[in-house]
Amino acid sequence: MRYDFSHSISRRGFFAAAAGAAVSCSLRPARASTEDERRIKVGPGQALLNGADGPSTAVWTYSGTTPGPTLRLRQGQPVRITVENGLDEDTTVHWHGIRLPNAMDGVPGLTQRPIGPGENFVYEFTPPDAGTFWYHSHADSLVQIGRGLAGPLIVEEREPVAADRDLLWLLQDWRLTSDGQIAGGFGSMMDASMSGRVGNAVTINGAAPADLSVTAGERVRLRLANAHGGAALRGSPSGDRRGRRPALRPA
Ligand SMILES: [Cu+2]
Repeated sequence: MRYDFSHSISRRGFFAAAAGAAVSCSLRPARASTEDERRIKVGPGQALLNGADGPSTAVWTYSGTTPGPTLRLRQGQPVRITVENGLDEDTTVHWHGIRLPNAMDGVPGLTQRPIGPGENFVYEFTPPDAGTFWYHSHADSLVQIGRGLAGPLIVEEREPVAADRDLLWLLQDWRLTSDGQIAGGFGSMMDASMSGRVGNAVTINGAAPADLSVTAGERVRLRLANAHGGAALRGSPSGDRRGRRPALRPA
C-alpha cells in the first residue's frame, strides 16, 4: 500500500499500524547494571514499505531494520553504544534531542571523525532527561536518513509513568518509484527551495498504517517521533472536523 500526503489515512488504519509497530519494536527493558552495552550495525537491507504484498524496498538499516531497534535507556544511567559501519561510505549517529558531551554528538568533521566503512565508533553518554527521542545518521543526512537510517530512542523516567500501554510511532516519509524503490535525486534544488524532500509514502514504524484497537478507558501513552527529512506532519488520531480520517497530513 502506498500513502500519498494528499490522501488521508483512515482512522482505523492509522491506529492499527501503530499497534503492530509497537509490538514489533518491543519494549526492551534497560539493564540494571551501570554497564549498559549496546551494539548497532549500519548496513543495507530490505523493507516492506509497500505493504506485505508490495515489492520489498532496498533500504539502509540499523541492525537490519528501518527504523532501527528501539533503544530504551534509563535516565541517569551511562550507556555505551558501539556503532559498526557496514556501508560502503562514511556514517555517524546523532542522538536527536539528547543532551550529551559534544564529542558524542555525531557530527562528522566537527565533533568526530566519520566512521569509515568497516570501522566502529563507541558512543558513551548518560541521558540526563527522560522522554522520547530518536537517533539518525548525521553523515550525508539527506541521503542516509532518506534511505532509512533512523530509529527510536526512549529514555525511561526514574519513576515510571503509569500507563496500560506504551506505544511508539516513528513516522517516516519515503519517496518511492513506481516499482517501489527509493527514488534518487536527493538534494535537488527544487526540493531545497520548497519544503524539502517530501515523499509519497508514509510509514509508522516501518510499515504501512493498519488497524489498532484501543479499549474504552484504557490509558495509552503515545510516543511520537517524526523522522521525516522534509515536511512536517499534522497528526490527528481522532480524525478531522467531520469526525473522519486525516491522521497524517503535511502541516
Ligand atoms: Cu536530528
